[in-house]
Amino acid sequence: MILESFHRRYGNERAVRVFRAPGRVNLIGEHTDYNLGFVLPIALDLACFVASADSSDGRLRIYSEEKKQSREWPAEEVARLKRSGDWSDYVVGVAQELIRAGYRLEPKSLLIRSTVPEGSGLSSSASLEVSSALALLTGRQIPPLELAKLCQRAEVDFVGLPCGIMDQYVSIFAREHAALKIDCRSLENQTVELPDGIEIMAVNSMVKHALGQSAYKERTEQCAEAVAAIRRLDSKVSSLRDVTVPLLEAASETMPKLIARRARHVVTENERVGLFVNACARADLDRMGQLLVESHLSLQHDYEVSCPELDFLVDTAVGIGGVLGARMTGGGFGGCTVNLLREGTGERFGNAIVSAYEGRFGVVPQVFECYPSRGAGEEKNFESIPSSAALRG
Ligand code: GAF
Repeated sequence: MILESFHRRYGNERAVRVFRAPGRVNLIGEHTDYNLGFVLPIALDLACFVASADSSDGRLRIYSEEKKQSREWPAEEVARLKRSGDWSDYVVGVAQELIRAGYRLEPKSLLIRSTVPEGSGLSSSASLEVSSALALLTGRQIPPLELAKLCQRAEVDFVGLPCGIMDQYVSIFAREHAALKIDCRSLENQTVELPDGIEIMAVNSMVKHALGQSAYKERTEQCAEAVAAIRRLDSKVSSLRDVTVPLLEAASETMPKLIARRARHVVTENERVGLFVNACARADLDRMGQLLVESHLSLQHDYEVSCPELDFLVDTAVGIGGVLGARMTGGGFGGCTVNLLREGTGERFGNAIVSAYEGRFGVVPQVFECYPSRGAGEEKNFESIPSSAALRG
């Protein structure tokens, strides 16, 4: 039980409360959030749990069960800490943003337990940020949108990844049994019911390419370059969200070919989100699957954020009976694919994809069944929190 681990580490501190924030799998709308476009993620039952109690000696202590590492500081020094380059940055970054937003940082002891595999593209970072923020606040109210923006700022400004808002937003606003269409400009959302007769599975390539961070930043810069070129034709354009396919075609001659391809991914991907939502409403499973594959091809060839392992997983998946479509999900350069299946075919799919991938790369991929789950909050049912032994598998 998480409480026993907490007491073993910190002694019998005051009342312990636990906060949970889920990871996510993005169904479609990849690399569109920082272009102020549309995304369609679901939250997972994989989540980060942070147990929290007041500490009586003025210090902030944090412990990661996964890393088996602890950090501690006098609470009043946290505002002045610099980035350290490890997992603790997510917690410190969030603490600093809370302070900046006017929330006093109370001395606390925190114990972090996560079931979201790190570097898997399932948003382990955002789930750590959001659950840590809730634990640091321990019941003090914060408007959910402010929480999402504050956690995103922690990642951009303190951790140093210029990410969009999708991961933090869905971790907070997600609904059970449904996907969430997020408009990353207005920051409004719409619940999207998924049709009956499907299963969603994520497959982890177990690859974490070091390239990921620098290439992500490079993509954001390339998108800005495309916007600058398109604005010369249409001054109303302020992000790729405003660009249609005909406008991009008209502007393509005015920018390097590579930049035009990057923009084409974003513009067509935004369209695909709308088409996917419509296909969901019609329960047109084949069209939904087809759109996932189109998204992958665009990420592979135009945006170039895939890798051989992800391409293999997608190519293999679409040849397995019952698979409607598949694509890489998340930032790319490793991590997971998301697979849309006909109901009842999940087990066969799991066996087939594991044996094919192991045969090709000598690595056993993790396979997750994805059930759209609720957004972050206090977890009162301690029994439902996986034990750390279960995490070690
Ligand atoms: C990462 C980022 F954190 C998100 O904001 C998003 O850009 C995603 O990559 C790609 O869609 O998860």
